Amino acid sequence: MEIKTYRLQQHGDERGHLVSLEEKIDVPFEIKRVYYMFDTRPGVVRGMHAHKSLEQLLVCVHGSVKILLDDGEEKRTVVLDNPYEGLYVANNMWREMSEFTEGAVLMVFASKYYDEDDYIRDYDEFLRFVGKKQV
Ligand code: T46
Repeated sequence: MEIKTYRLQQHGDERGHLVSLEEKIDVPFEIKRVYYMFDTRPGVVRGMHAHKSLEQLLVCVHGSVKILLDDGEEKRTVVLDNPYEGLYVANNMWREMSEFTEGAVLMVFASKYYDEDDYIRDYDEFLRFVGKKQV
């Protein structure tokens, strides 16, 4: 499975750092929605679902978080621990986010508006959806 990470351009100077993201330039799709999660309790695992068509870019703007990606055949984990690295998460990919450090903020840029019908929350259904399991 190919893991795509983007090194986001930093505009740093003596005052500090700034990262700017522009759709189809720094993010490989049109951005329809941005959301972020914070105050995640210790030991919590979020996600545990896939999306039928949504594409996303995940950036841990503070702290660190472990991301598990699973295409139904192979699982890979990536640790996001800096605000200038973006992890691209394609559709048809089971994802789990865990090991949020205290104060971690995970920001997500999404290619579509929120739509619960785009979620696959059952792992067996996900395997059938990606053709890795017989009906
Ligand atoms: C994903 C991973 C990385 C909304 O009302 N609008 C939104 O845009 C989102 C993302 C969520 N919600 C509501 C739905 C739930 O009642 O917020 C609540 C928490 O959402 P959820 O349990 O889906 O959150 P996570 O952290 O498990 O998953 C989220 C995204 O939902 C998902 O698309 O890929 O982050």
